[in-house]
Amino acid sequence: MNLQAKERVNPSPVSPRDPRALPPQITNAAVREWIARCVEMCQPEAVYLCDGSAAQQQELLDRGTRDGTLIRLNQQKLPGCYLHRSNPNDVARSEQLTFICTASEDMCGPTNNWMETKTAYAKLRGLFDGCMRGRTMYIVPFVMGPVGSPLAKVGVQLTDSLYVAVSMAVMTRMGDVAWKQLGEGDEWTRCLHSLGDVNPERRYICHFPQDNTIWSFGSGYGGNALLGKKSLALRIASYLGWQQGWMAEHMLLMGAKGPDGKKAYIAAAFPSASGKTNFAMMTPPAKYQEQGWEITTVGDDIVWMWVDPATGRLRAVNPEAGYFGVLPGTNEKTNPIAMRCMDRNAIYTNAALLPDGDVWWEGKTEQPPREAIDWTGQPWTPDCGRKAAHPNSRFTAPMCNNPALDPAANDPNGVPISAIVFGGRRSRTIPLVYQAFNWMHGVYVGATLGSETTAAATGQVGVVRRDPMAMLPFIGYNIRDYLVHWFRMRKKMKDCPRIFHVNWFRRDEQGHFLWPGFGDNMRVLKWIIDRCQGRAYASETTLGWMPRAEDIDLEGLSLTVSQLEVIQSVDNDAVKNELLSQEELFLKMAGDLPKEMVFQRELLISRL
Ligand code: GTP
Ligand code: SPV
Ligand code: MN
Repeated sequence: MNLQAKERVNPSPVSPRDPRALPPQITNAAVREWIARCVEMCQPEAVYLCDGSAAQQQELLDRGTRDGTLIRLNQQKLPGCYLHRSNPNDVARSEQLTFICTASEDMCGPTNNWMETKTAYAKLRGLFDGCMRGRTMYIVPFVMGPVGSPLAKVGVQLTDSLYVAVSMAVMTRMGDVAWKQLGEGDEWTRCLHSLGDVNPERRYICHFPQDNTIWSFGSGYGGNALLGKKSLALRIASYLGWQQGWMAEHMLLMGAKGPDGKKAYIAAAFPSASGKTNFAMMTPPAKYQEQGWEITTVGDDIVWMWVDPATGRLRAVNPEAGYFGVLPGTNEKTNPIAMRCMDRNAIYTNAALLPDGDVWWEGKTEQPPREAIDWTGQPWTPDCGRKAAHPNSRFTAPMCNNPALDPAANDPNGVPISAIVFGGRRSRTIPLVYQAFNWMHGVYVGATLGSETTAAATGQVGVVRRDPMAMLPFIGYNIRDYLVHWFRMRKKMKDCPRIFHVNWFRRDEQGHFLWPGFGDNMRVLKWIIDRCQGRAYASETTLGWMPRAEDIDLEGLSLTVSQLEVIQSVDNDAVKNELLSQEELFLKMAGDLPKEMVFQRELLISRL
């Protein structure tokens, strides 16, 4: 059987009493046909249409509690909250098993794993064949993007994972709203997912950008399985954006209103597990709140951006409707807003379970609990030598829980962007903040972004790798074309956002963070906003425009101006080494390096 999107055959007839009969609510002929063929291939025992209602979500949560997929938490403390434990071999995104499947290898480029389209379909068909026998296939229709936005995209995910179905209800605008937006149209993403036998040997996350199709097999975890997120809203969307003249980026989106009542929106790209959720939900120091500063969240992981033809300005929406955030390190001090987001109607994944039905993770409280059940289901005590929660344990929470949700979070017209911020985890070399000289230089700064790897992806943690625009694992096409697209966007804009680079993670010789981070990042944000509004001083340096130490407000911190000078210091020899380590990416791209990149690199060398 051939399931390629473009082919059309009549769906197999199913009798009305057949539990696999397609519900009549699905009216779009192409969708019915595609589901019928997937049913024929996967052979589920039953199909279940998710309609997005609260009653149905509860029914699924109850079903998951009965079959052991979910553990109901203490409903007095955490109303509507559940815990899920994933397979221990399935706790993070699997970049090595993620593929871009195109006709030619050149479309995929040197930074992605490539599989030829037909070969990939054939290989995965072998895996999907009969994979849902004895299981229920959940039909999950969803919209990415505020309903009514010209960029909003419809997807339909078929999955045999109840955890995925209930998570998609939190993370996307799920249910009938999708059928309404789609009507009889043919622009929708076909997302097929099965847990299979959750075996890393038989795990593939395949994207077919030319067919608007995603097939994911063998993993139930986050970015591998919630296909609206990284697969649709970044990999497929980045490809569509390239074709259609807009951008899909791995960025948070926040509003910042100053004491003068002026509001600026800032988009920031930090690699996975490097501070997007925390920055997007920042609680400013008390002094700033008293002065009237207000920080609001539009999104914490993904933005879609386009140029408004009327004003020539960059605008953006958050395509998601929920947060899939990192637990370790999140607490009442570092991120009280996130704590409010997850205190009701949230799903916890791979956290530790406490005797009273509460959850815990490393860094939630200063004192660890006396006992717990760890994320693998084993008894745990503080001295047992193991972590209670997995380092990539997460919460899934609806964004309507956020007490600091930006009023425009659901606005189909999005918000105007004043600044784009790039940032990495860098123990050495890279200062706290600098501003790129202009858009073209800013694109170079983003393209050469380096960061220490984290637990969000399977593999070694803590090694510096190049992660262009924090998008290395998420660009759905050739990085050469992606970077050229960034450079060319400038031509569409009359007034372009200012571009900055930040590093909250510089350390001293003992390994301690030099900058307090979290809410105190407001002090850096204030300089960024002042720069955008033409109010702050900066001096020209090798890397870009930098504040003098006295330009960053330190009042209320135990940090001296000379300590800040250390955090801001730029050592030209270290920058030379940085240039050398950029070769890692440049060599991969070889003759395909955009000429603007070569030019910016030469300018930097001449400044050195
Ligand atoms: P993804 O969801 O994987 O895309 O991650 P993210 O970029 O949203 O990262 P998140 O904000 O969840 O932060 C990840 C980890 O970094 C958490 O353990 C945070 O506590 C920690 N972190 C965030 N901001 C800061 C900061 O300013 N300073 C320090 N030292 N740590 C931070
Ligand atoms: C990331 O890894 O960047 C995440 C988590 O935001 S996941 O959804 O698993 O991709
Ligand atoms: Mn992310």
